[in-house]
Amino acid sequence: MRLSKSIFGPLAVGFALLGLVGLGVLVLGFVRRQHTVSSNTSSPSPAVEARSTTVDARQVWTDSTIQINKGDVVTIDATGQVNVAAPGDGADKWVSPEGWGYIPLMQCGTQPCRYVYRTPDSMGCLIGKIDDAKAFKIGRHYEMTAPISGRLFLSVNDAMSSRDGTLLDDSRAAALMFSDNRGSFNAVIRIQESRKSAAYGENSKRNSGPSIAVGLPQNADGSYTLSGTREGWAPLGQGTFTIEVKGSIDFGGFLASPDRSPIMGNQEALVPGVPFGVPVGKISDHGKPFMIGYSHQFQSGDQIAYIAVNDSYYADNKGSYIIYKR
Ligand SMILES: [Ca+2]
Repeated sequence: MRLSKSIFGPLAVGFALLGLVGLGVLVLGFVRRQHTVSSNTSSPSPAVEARSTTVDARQVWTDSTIQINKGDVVTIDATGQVNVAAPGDGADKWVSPEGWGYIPLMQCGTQPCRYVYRTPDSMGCLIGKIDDAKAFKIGRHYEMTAPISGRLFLSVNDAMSSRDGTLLDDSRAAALMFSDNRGSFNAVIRIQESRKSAAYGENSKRNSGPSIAVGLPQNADGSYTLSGTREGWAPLGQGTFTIEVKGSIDFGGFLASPDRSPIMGNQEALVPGVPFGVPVGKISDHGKPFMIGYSHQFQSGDQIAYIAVNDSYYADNKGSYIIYKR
């Protein structure tokens, strides 16, 4: 991207930075493990594990202590109310796990902040991540088949930049952006273990159709290289597959990793509203583009899935992403 262009729209919401770091975060949990009794008509169901986790709004990430395995069916139901700003602040508003319903822009002095929210869905909503993969909106109800294995973390979708627009790490975000937060969500998480053989058997059947070649140079280990200078969309294939992304890109003086970037994409970006420099995907020519992050499961059916670097000017980029297709 080029810096001379205006990056942000005119809307702005001020955030108060006052407040002390929360003195303590109470995470209450209980564990209930049950083995479903087999019915008289089918084989025994896989084990179901359910836990309840309190997500304090002042905590940048709450460790659910739940280990998820790839292929597990994860269902999350959430209640509660949080407020991501101090009383009297322009953003002082109590919301459900669905959050505000949109992302407001944030003002840093006279300029819009170079901020990133961890998902582009809704400020204040309940979000999750598996290990350090891309964060996703959970809201009141969420169901997924886990694309990767790892620990489940929960949080609220508050800004991750300081008042001068600098992207913050988790501990600085806790001190600067999350310390004025109030309230908590309660999430009930149910894990149904995957029936691996059955699930993967289905996947391989779905993948057996005609295949579209990946439009990127292939490496010796079978991965592909998405160079920062590669402009526009490259085909990834069709059917059901998972893409994992490693590496980082310098997109004109700023560093982006698969799920982190200091600058939100403007109207000139390939995908406006998604941060510059991150990998983006879409299904079919006219599909709605989305951020891929570190990992994304594509279910494109007969349509062609595409990948790209989100940028407006590619010639000054450096570095590349390594793409694993599984
Ligand atoms: Ca806040």
